[in-house]
Amino acid sequence: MSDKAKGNTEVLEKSGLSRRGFLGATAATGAAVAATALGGAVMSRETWAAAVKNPQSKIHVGPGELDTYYGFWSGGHQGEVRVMGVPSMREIIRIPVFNLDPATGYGLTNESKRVLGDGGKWMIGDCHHPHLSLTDGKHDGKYLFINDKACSRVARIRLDIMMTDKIVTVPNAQAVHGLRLQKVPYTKYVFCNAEFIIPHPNDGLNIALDSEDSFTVFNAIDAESMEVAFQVIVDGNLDNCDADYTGKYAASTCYNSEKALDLGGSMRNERDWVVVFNIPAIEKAIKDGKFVTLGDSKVPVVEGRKAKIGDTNTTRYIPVPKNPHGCNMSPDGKYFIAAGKLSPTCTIISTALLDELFAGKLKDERDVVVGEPELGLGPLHTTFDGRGNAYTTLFIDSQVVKWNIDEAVRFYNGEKVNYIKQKLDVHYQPGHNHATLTESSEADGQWLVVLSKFSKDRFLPVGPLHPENDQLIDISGDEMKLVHDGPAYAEPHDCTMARRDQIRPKKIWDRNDPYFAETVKLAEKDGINLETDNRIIRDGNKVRIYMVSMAPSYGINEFTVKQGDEVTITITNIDKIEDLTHGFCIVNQGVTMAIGPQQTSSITFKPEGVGVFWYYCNFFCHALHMEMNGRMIVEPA
Ligand code: RUQ
Ligand code: CUA
Ligand code: CA
Repeated sequence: MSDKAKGNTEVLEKSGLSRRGFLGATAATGAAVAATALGGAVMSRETWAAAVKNPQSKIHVGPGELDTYYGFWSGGHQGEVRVMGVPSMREIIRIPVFNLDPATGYGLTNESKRVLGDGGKWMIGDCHHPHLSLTDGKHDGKYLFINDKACSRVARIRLDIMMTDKIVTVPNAQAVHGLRLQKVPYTKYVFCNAEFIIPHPNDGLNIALDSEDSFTVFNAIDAESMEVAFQVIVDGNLDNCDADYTGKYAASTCYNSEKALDLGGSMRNERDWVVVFNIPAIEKAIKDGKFVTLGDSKVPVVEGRKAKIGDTNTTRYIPVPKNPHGCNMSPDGKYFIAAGKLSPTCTIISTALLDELFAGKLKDERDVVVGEPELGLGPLHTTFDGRGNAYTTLFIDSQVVKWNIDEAVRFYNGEKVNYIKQKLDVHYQPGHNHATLTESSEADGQWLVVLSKFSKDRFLPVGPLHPENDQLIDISGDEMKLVHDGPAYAEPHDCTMARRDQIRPKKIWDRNDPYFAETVKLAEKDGINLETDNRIIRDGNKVRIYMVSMAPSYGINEFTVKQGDEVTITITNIDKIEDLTHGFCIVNQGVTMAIGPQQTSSITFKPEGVGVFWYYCNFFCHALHMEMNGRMIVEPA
């Protein structure tokens, strides 16, 4: 510790204002409260009893009570993920993914830049589809994956620390849109669609999009290594996708079978299709060497176009009505359901018939269709309650329709049954909807979130740009009941929910966490013990500053560099108290980062200008938080 820093700490010890003296009591009380809350019931018995009588009261999660479900919301073109509590619909925290986040320094710190890689040059993203990893069809609490349509990427969030830890840019592709996970036996692959058709190579010389060399690809990303495992060339384009409960099949919708370049053209065909991918057949084709590579990428690319698959048997194309959108697997594993969008129908595809389809035992691809219920105008996405009912959003009708799947199948077979159970107005123009645990075999039919694209008159006016409206609907009874309007900033496309016992985040960092392991390695090279050392190392025009932080002071409260130096500041927060995060912000330098308890964070920059620049802690950490500061002195060169 520098003399000045030592001085600081001594003053505090003497004054009795040290961290322990000051925060100890409150921290202990806080821990006790948290322990009770976590060990005890989620809602009190009285709350639940009242809730049964009045569904509205069920969403009231009182002070000190915890929500029953974690919700993970995509942040749309804000490029992040938002963690919500359901049913309270309170936003608990945000996880930066593709966006710059000044609160945590994501996009600025060396640790986050390692995660972002080359893609970090664009701190934007367009997230649509957040999905939680599974083992045996149940959420395992390990990862959340999300797409970035804007820069063709896929990110992984570690749920134990709720931070993005890996990002891959998908090669040979533009606009990664639909994304879903292999559910069985576990999430080995992240399946995702590249939406737009591009020429290969896309070198500016060959720009005809109707040629054989223009196509898009279906992708499988290895969930552990986050490398693209394979790509499959398809006819048409790709929109949304899902995976089945055997681990064998994935399916994607295609709205542009026409390969059209304008709106009219993409609506020309009465039917587009759902393409079904035979994962073992694709893996076999790769093993047999039946693949190519494109451009600089080493990813094996397998042929999946109808006229070109030969005996590889990688795909099948199932005609479905006009410009389908959502593709959803029912939690019983029986059906892929494609939403019609321009057709008022959903198409029910039986997974039980897919083996026969691929074995060539069916006369027609349409033979796997076992139902095509008429639901209303503009069906976009379907979700499930685990009791045999499906809930489909109707964009044009501004409704959610609840319908019974088996009855719709019976109707298709000629039986006179009314499969429509209820239509509920939502506000307005819904896109995705999502029921609790619906993507797992444990779909429990408690809550339905409907992500309405327009909010119009539902909130206080805020100018021309309106929030979206995420509506919460109680689906635990026979009837859907709308219970809550939730404004959301542009723009969650989709969300996913898990029971709170399925997500197990850490409370403080583990010193061995891989998130900052590289930074620890670099410090070791400098002979630094991050937990105790406060030192300045000059290495040519590179200056490395190592310090600890402990409320309410930094290990170094003044250091000097020269104009033109490249400065790296590495701070280790040696506080061990839950919730005690420090910040580090240098005024007028664009430098800011968070350091959680037991975390090491680092940031590299070239100071601008000369003179004295104060730095300070920007997380309120202590009664003497305002006093937690220091100075960087930049001497003229
Ligand atoms: S899509 S609103 Cu980006 Cu999920 Cu359907
Ligand atoms: Cu440390 Cu405020
Ligand atoms: Ca079309």
